[in-house]
Amino acid sequence: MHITNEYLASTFEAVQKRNSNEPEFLQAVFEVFHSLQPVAEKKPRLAKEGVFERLAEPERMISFRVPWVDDQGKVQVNRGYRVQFSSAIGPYKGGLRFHPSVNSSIVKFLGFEQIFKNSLTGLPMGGGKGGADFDPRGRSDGEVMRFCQSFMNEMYRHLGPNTDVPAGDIGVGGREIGYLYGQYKKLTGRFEGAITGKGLTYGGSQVRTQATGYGLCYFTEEMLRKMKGISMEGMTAVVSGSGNVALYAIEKAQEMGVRVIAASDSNGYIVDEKGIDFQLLRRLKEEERLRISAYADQVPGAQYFPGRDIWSIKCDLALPCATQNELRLEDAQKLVKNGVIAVAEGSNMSSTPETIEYLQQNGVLFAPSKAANAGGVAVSGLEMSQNASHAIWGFDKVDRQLAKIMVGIFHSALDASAQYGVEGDLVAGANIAGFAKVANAMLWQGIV
Ligand code: NDP
Ligand code: 2IT
Repeated sequence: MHITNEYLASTFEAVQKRNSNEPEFLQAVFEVFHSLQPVAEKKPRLAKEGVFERLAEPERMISFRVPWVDDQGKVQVNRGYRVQFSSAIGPYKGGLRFHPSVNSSIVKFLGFEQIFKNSLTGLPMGGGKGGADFDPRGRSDGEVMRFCQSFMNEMYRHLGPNTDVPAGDIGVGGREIGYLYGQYKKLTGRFEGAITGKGLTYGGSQVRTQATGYGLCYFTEEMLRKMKGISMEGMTAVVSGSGNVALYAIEKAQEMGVRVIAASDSNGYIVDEKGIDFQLLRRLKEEERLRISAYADQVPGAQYFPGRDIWSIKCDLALPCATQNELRLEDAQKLVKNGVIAVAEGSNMSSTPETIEYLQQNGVLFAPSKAANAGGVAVSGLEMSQNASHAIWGFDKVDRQLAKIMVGIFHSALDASAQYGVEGDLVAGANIAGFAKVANAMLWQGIV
């Protein structure tokens, strides 16, 4: 794949030079610039006003020391980040990731993609992301609390309901959000919607926990219906990961008549041909915080395999829901050989560029993460609305809005792909549709 548009090619070269040690960030920018070529050609004003150059450079990026004391009394130091990428259409919005692999490249790729994802939801949210190279795995609740408090001791000054609103991501779930919010409130003295994903008793929204996984299924169903005239019902699916996104994708897919036969963690995967027992898996992962192998120990007939060969399992539907670049070319080749119908990304940038190209060339429906996993941040946006108006909405109301937003995102992406001569390419369509609103806002607001 090459960028042939001269202007975008030279702009990408400059981005490469400036960020030469950030491969994930460059991968994300390349994909977007590649998709935007027909837009740049049709609208020369975008280049003239430096829209692409400006978008590829964060408005602000902070990195900070996070010191804390472990249970042995030893002082630990981690590095925290927040990238405030774009505020063109609303306050910075995006999750926090706590994982040992977090670095500036990871945070920037996520923050960059968040700009377009948030725009696709139709809600007024800019793009941001943050996190730390802290590993909550194996840490006690007390250690996690002290880490979160120290993280917030720096972060709070950069946040606010109209400034920057973080939420969860890998390694940041209900427990971490609770500690982060408690410290935010302590430091500012304000009870306000400066974080989303909060607990239901203190300002959280119904459906936020389920939103990304449910939204992924709503998107996938609409894609199958409109592009192939079929439904998910009766299909077999493989889901990678077993965290927040994977769990609720499994639950909703099963509700929609799909048999989900495999799930994983970073050590291995389980196969349960009868269909995964969602309630059991949820309890093992969310409440007991065990490894996924515990599922096979408890379910007769289920098997555990170490390693990452989950994509060699025959399925109609593949839902990667763990981490970036988890779906590689060799995985895609196995999926295609086994007759996969659709791949929908729950994790951010699940697939390498070669994977996407291969799947699309082989007639597999491909739903890119920016569009397909936008349900989480969409319900975060609804949480912000509820907080701002001191309202509490019911489960069904939020769920209906989520479904409507996901169907809307699918159609925005499909329509944009048709309008720019790449009909059915949802990668290009999502990038173009997400970009349109942000670029328009930037043009109106001048060079800032
Ligand atoms: P969780 O921390 O709840 O779960 C992550 C899962 O992915 C775990 O099963 C974990 O296994 C696995 N995983 C994480 N890192 C790796 C790795 N490097 N290699 C292999 N497996 C890995 O995170 P979420 O479910 O929230 O997030 C999953 C993905 O979805 C991420 O890409 C995230 O950015 C994206 N996402 C999340 C949203 C949200 O609202 N939470 C919204 C939109 C996207 P292990 O326990 O072994 O580490
Ligand atoms: O990647 C994502 O969209 C998220 N982790 C959710 C962000 C949010 O602000 O809810």
